[in-house]
This record gives sequence, C-alpha cells and structure tokens, in this order.
Amino acid sequence: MAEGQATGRGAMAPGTEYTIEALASEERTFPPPPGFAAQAVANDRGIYARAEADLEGFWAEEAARLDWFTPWDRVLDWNPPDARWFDGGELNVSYNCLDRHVAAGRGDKVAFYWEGEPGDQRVTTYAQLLDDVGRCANALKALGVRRGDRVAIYMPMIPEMAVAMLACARIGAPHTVVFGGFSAEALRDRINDAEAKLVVTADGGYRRGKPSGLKAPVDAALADGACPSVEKVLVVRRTGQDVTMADGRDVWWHDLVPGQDAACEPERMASEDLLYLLYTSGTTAKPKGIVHTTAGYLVGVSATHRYVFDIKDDDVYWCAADLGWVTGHSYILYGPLANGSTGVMYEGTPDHPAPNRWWDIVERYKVSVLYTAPTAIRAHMKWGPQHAAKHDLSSLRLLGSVGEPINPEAWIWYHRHIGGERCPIVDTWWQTETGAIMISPLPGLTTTKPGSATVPFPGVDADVVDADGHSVPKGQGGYLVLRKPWPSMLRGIYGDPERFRETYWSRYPGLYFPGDGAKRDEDGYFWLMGRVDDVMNVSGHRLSTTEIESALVSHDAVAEAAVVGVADPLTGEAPAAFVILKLGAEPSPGFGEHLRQHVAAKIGPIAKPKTVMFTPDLPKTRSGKIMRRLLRDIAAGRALGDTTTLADATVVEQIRDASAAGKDEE
Ligand code: 7RM
Repeated sequence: MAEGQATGRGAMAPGTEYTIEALASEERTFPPPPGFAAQAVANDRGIYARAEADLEGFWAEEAARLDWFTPWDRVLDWNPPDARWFDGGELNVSYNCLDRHVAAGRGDKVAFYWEGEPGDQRVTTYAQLLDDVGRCANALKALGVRRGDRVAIYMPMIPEMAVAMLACARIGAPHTVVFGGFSAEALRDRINDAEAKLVVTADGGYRRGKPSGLKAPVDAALADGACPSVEKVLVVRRTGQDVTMADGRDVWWHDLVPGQDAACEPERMASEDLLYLLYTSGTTAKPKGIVHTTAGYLVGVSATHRYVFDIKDDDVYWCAADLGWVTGHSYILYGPLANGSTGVMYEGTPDHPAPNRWWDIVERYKVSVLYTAPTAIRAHMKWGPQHAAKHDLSSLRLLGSVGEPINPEAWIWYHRHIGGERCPIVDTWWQTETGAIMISPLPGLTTTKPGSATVPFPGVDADVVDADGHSVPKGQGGYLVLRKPWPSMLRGIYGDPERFRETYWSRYPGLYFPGDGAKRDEDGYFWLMGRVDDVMNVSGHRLSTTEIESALVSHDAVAEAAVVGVADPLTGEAPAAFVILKLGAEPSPGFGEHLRQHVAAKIGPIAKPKTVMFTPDLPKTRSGKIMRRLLRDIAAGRALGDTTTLADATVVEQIRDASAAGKDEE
C-alpha cells in the first residue's frame, strides 16, 4: 500500500478471476457536504491565496504551533536544490509529540489504541508513551548510541516500534526504518549505507496468523562481519519463537528498557539536523537514502495532517499503513502525535481471521478518519461489501487514499460501502521525498472528482510541463513538477549529493521532478498518471525494475533479465520478468518459481515477479537498451496468472522482429 498499508496481497486464491468493470467514465463530482464544510478546520478558501501571497508567512504560522527551545532566525534559505527551513531554530521532535501535550494536561489522552493480529490490545496514553520513550531513549544511550549515530529499526507493527523511533528522535540519533517485509540482504545494504550503530528488532511479528521471523534475517544480515558499523542489537520479544542471541552483541528489550529511568532530557536539535533516513527505490539497483530533517519535516507533516484530515480533538484517526513506510512515519507517528491526536495502530493483515477485521476495528474503536490505499480498497471490493455491512461504521466521517492513483470504481465503492455516501474522500498525492501530502483536497473546501487528487495543498506550486519544461495547456498531459520549495522536502540522498541533483533537479533546472506523469483538466484538477521512470508501483510499494533485474541476474543460471510493470487489478502494477538463461540451464515452470523465490530472498516477497517468461532473446535498441515498452505489451497481452510461462513462438517472433528492427527508442 502506499506504502505499506496492510494489503490484501496474496489473498487471492490462485485461479480466482477478478475483474473490475471499467467505468466508461465517472462524471459525478462530490462537493463537501454542507455539515462537514461548516465545521471543517480549513473552511476558508482564503487559505490558498494567503499561502500563495506569502509562502514564508504561511509556513511560519504553522511552525509557530510547535514548541521551540530557540525560535528560528529565517524561515527559508533557498539555493536550489538546497533548502534550509527555520534556520537558527532549536526544537525536539519527541518533545513536540509528547512532553508538551502532557505538560498541557493532556497526559491521559490516548495516543494510540494498538491491536495485534492475534487480537491482543494495548492502549497507550500520552503520559505513558512519554515514559516509554524516555526509558527506551536511556536504553539506547546505555547501548552506546550518541547524538548523530544512526539506528536501524526492523520491527513488526508493535508499540515498541513507535517508541524506538521517538526515542531516537529524543536523543538526536537518526533512525532508518527498514520495512519488516524486506529480506536480510536488503536490510544489510541499508544498514551499511546508513552505517547504523544499533539495530532494533524483534523475534518476529504476526502475519496471516503465523509468527514471521525478524531476528533470523537480522542475524543473516550481520553474519561474517558484513555490517561492521553495528555494535549492538536490541530485541523485543513479541512471538516467543526461538532465536539465537549473540553474546556481547544482542540484548533483550525486556532485560534493558523497563529498568531505565523514565526521564530523559530531549536533545536540543537544530532545525536542519537529520531526523531520519528512509530508503526508497529509484531507477538504479541501489536504493536511495532519503534525508529528512527536523523542523521543516515536523511543520509539514503536522500542518498537512491537521488540514487534510480535518483533525479535531475527539477524532479517532486510523492510518492503516505500516510504520516501515513513509506513510507510517508521517501519518501514523509524527504528524498525528505532533497534533496530539488519538490513533489506531493495527499489526496485521486486513483479512485475518476474516475479511471483516478492519470493519470490526472501525466499529470497536469508533474510528472517525480512515486513511488507506487503493490496493487495500480493491482487496475489500473483491471480498465483497457484506463484510463491512455487518458492522456499524457510522463513526466514520472522512476517508483518505494514498499510494497510487485510485481508480474511480474503487473510489465509488469506498464512498458507498465504507463511507455510507456521507464521508468526503481525500486522495492524497505525495512521496517519500516530499515527506508530506502535496496534492489533495481539503475536505471542507474542495469538490472532489473520483480518480483525481484534485489541487495542490496551500503553498505547493505544482505544474504539468512538457519535455522542454513549458507548462502544458489545461486538458493536456505531461510531467508533474513542483516549482517552489516546501518545508518537509527531502534535503538530499544520504551520502550522494550528485545523485540528488541528477535524479530530482536536473531534468528541469530549479524545478523538482518527482517522476510522475500527470494531466490537468479544464478545472485545473490534477490527475496522476503513474511513474514515468523505471519505477513501478506494486500495492503502493515502490519497486525499481532495475533492482529486480539485478536480483535475477545474480542467479547463477541467469544470463540476462528484463522486468516491466504490467497492470494488475488488485495491486495496480505487478512485475513481469523476461529471463534469458545461460546455456545448459533448463527453462521450466519449476525453475520460474525458483527464480521468484530467489528474488524474494534478495529483495523481499513484494518484489517477486508475478510471471517469469523464459525467452531466447530480448528486444533491444541499436544502442543496446532493452525496449521495455514492447515487453510491457507482450506481458500485458497474456493472461497474467500466477504462473511461469515459456515464451511461445509468437512472443519469440515479436521479440526477434523488434530486435531486428532495432528501433532506437525505449
Ligand atoms: C506516499 C507514497 C510515491 C509514488 C508517487 C506516485 C505514487 C502516491 C498517489 C500516487 C497517484 C496518489 N510514497 N502515488 N500517492 N499516485 N495518486 N494519491 O506513496 O514514495 O512510496 O511512492 O506513489 O507515483 O511518485 S512513495
């Protein structure tokens, strides 16, 4: 899901045919319900004009809602592509998320209702969370972590994960969270790029009713001195499964953390100090460590969370993502806690033990705002509306979507069967790199159109341009760009300033290029059209075609591989692989499955190609570039069962013809 919401992935029985009937067009528009608009946090259109007229003033006003140890001197220093926001200021993110709410007498307010997949529950108040974070912060110090040291977090969705992230923020040790679904190899690469000193993990978590292992992949990642920066590993006992604890390196959470002092002075961090790194896939095999800093990030996520989700004191807000993705960082943890709101956190999958699990959670906790991803909505569509219909969902008042374009069919289903036709839907476009929501309705102001993320957030200057960087007329498509800086923007790619410039700022000098295609309609509404680079979006997870290709060719029997994204009714896109084997290796369905497992081991199960097609050849341009467009056509033209296929004669012919023609285009 968008990154990471718990998905329905894998829930489809093999052979189940699921088609969403394409609506020829969905012409209806949905103005904010009057009752909603009347009480909305953003209920004055003037907010757009104000932000446009005075960008710095607008963000300074939002920044003033936070608690600062030292006020900033300058709102913005902009030397493209380098931005400094709130320079001279000092603050602490965990202080803003916890201490100040407790100090204001709100310590008894619930920070989050947590529910494990097996059904265990924990309710954590702000006062309790502050103590937990203080103890964990002191434990990190006891393990030798100092301000500036990086900490890798590889955990299931349990409260300790939120505690560990906030504890890092408290002592100024940037975290780098690695999603628990990633493989040992992926974890190792990220630990090494970040040179993490400590790994926080657990024995495992629960997924589809079974305990999954996390400590074993950590051990594999660290084996044979492969991660020389790591000194200690802190391990939460979650499932009770057997794990090996390395002497002198591994420490149980329950042996160290509960005995610590709950009081831990928050570090005074400079506005531009590193808050965290989060790795995301790009067009090359090596993931990028996206850099987010302290003040601008917190200002951006708290403001967007409050305005876009219309957050009031009594809301129960549920972002059904995993903390391992940026959606979790910004909209489970930092934005909501900075706003002192009450959240729900759920560990597991939406269909365990049954497809009504989410709706049961909504009913029991009286969730008022739900934020999820199109892929999850499509999974619920497939399971049918009867599961939601069994539950009282009348507490819901606002719905959100993120991670990929939402098809109008899914939008309408979400609106009708979950929102009872009374809840506005905010379709929010943003990225790991933007840190916060960039294009979205404001639910009390914006008339929505199913499938459109609508309009830029106040102060965000988005445009659609052609190849030369000229704005395209309304009604036309092109590349999305952002013209002005925003506080939560990435400050770089960790350790690679050249790649930062090259990836985001070189195509159109001075403009930010997110890598998405977009169209603007006659009303100026933005319609996101998907990635324009070699990044695909599988269940809202970003995957690099190149990364999967290099995983495939790392197998002894593989000579060459090409991977393309093909449309999938459930996951949005799915990777399809074309593989040329080395002489002597036998293409067979069994071997295709073996290669899929190989990719799962290299990157993680999410990256497994849905199909593996063995082919004697790949179509290439004269300059030797793989013609992915042709492969996409071939892959799309075949029924995509969960199968391995041998290229048949026609495919081979197409591939040969294309190679012979050798057109010099992608
Ligand atoms: C938050 C997140 C970012 C990419 C982005 C887009 C796609 C995300 C939407 C969307 C259309 C949306 N971070 N994307 N949200 N496309 N409409 N509402 O997803 O870094 O993992 O992915 O996801 O292509 O560039 S991410």
